[in-house]
Amino acid sequence: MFLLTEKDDIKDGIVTDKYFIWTEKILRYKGINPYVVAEVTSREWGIFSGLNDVLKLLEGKKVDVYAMPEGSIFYPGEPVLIVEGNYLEFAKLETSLLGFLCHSSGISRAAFKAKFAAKGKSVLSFGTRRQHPALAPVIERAAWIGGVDGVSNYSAEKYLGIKSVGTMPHSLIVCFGDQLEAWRAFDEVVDDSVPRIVLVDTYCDEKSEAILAVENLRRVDGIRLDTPSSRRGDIRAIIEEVIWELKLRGKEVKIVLSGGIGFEDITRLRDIVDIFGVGTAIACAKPVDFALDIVEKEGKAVAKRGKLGGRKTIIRDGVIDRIVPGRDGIHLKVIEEGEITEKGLKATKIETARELSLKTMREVRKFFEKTIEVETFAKSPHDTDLKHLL
Ligand code: PCP
Repeated sequence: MFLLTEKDDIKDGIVTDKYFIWTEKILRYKGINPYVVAEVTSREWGIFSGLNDVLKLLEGKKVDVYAMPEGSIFYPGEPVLIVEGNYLEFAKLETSLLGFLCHSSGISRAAFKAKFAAKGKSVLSFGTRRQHPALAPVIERAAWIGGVDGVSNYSAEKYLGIKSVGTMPHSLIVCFGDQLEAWRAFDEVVDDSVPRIVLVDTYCDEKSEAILAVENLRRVDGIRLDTPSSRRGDIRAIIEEVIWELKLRGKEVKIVLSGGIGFEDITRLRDIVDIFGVGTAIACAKPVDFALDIVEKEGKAVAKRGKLGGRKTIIRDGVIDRIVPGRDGIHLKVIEEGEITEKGLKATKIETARELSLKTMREVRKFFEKTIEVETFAKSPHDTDLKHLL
């Protein structure tokens, strides 16, 4: 079968870095197993997700875990997750713990940036084909939490309960050998509740195919331009030309743009495009560089150089944060002595997480509008790279 790890191999720490195997062996041999507080922090900002899998990873271990709810924005240096317990309870799980959070939060951050850049326009996650298929639900979940308006992978329905979206690939049109026949077949066969978004770049110029569609089809809700890069030239001019021709014919349909779309493309084209289909930029987003560090040992503050010792929490006021010594703040107790708490379940509810990140998006935008040039020493949206996507 496919090359995939068994779920138990993740849970049991087989999927780990070799140095943890030695660390565990040495500490056991020497009878050293201190009670520690370990924090997960990053030098970057992001949108926190992946906690759902971390809860499963640490469930049943003798640890208490505190975390931000999924969908929270985090700024550089802020603990997103805190584990308390004897070190050997979770030492070799660090690799998977970080993997869950780095991967997922990186995708959520990219989805957040794409949606932020789109302002009121829509963003769809189109990129699961760029990653290992076993990760498709993970990618779509993270993208959904980050704020995309729809996901294209069908498995999202089974694994996440999110309705997937999409209409037609070029292959459908090539199978018919005639775009009009293919579009008509789509209209004939596919449920009426599905928007009629026709792909208009298979054989001819986008303008000719768009005209062909609106002049011959019963219903066109939108047209999708997925123009190959070899033909792209000035994509803005192409879209404007298409819109002009459609307007001349009294047709106002949604303009969907996909294929190699990045954040800057979105800000540049959001005034004329209604829906962006984003693949690689979201699905293959750079992971967040989370690290796990021991900050307390047997009740005493400790830390490697470059890290702040002692347990910390975050006091959040809107989108402005202060990192302070101590507990509580915005962190919730998500695991108590190995058991996932009610708060833990709530903190990983996908819809609640998405609402939180979308609320944050509105607040960040408002923050920039009000205080665009005001410097603040607090952790704030200034720590993000969102300003240039305004
Ligand atoms: C795919 C799809 C989207 C692309 C991927 C998004 O294109 O149509 O436009 O991914 P990206 O942002 O990484 O480019 P194709 O593989 O050309 O698929 P098809 O021809 O079947 O539409």
